[in-house]
Amino acid sequence: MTNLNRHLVLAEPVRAALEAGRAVLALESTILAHGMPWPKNLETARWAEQAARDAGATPATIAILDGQLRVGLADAQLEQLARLGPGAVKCSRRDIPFLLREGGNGATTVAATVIVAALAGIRVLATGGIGGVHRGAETSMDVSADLEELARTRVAVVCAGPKSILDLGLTLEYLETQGVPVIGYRTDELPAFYTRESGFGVDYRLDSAAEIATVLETKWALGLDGGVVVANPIPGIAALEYENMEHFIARALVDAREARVSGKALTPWLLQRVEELSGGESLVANVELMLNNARLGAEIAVALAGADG
Ligand code: PSU
Ligand code: MN
Repeated sequence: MTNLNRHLVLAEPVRAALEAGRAVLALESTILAHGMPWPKNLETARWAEQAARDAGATPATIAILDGQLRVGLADAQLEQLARLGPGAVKCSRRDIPFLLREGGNGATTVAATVIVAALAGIRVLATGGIGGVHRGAETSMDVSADLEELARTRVAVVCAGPKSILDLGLTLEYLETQGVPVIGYRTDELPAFYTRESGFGVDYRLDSAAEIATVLETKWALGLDGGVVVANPIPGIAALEYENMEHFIARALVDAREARVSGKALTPWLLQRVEELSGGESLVANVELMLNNARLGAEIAVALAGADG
């Protein structure tokens, strides 16, 4: 047994799909444990997996359970993680070997999920929102490891855009420096998670999963490492009002500063505060955009698998 095999456990449907060259979609688990309350988190995770299947891809929710990197969770494991909630360690690149050593349970961030997906040979990941450059990063230096991983590892990340708890302008600058393109799916404007608008443009607009797959094939065939951000706007009917959300976010940022929250606790803390302030309205939007991203991610995975065949 190789060292990698000792740590990496592929669920049977995922193993079979990868071996046959069929589409597999990775799904992130920090959104499950830290991003949504029980039992909505479990319900959403199940729906997201079903949305991937309906679009022709095998879902692989990624997490660390009992000190092993799990690629694809059985329903009981999905439930275990959902019930753990914030009791599961929020695990990024930095944390992986320590969780394996301790035999612990971890919910993987986008960064950690990208790493594990790539180890398993999965090239597309769907999530809600990615981490980015935080507001005030010029003094706090708080830049999400998600951005570094996007620069480094060959996985396309489908999201509804970065939440405007972040500095969207600095996030785009950082991605540009790192050579990570931001693709707008059927949009010229960067979506900001809860809203379809942000006031910022995307680098490239593409209108089909097939076109996105072609760009990925070309990028990787040229040896250009790293991923892309596919920014998929929240469906119009589920979108929240921009001014309201900006107001809640501004308030949450002030509260976080007063509470002196920093490091990896900051993002979950802000997300929860915004949820409280919006009176749960944001949770409904969060579920809808997650399913929308799972659908598009699966379509891209299917197109990529087809391009190989
Ligand atoms: N942004 C969201 N929802 C989330 C996250 C970010 O709108 O659930 C989670 C993701 O797992 C992301 C992580 O990878 O937070 C980023 O955390 P940090 O900013 O500490 O890198
Ligand atoms: Mn951070």
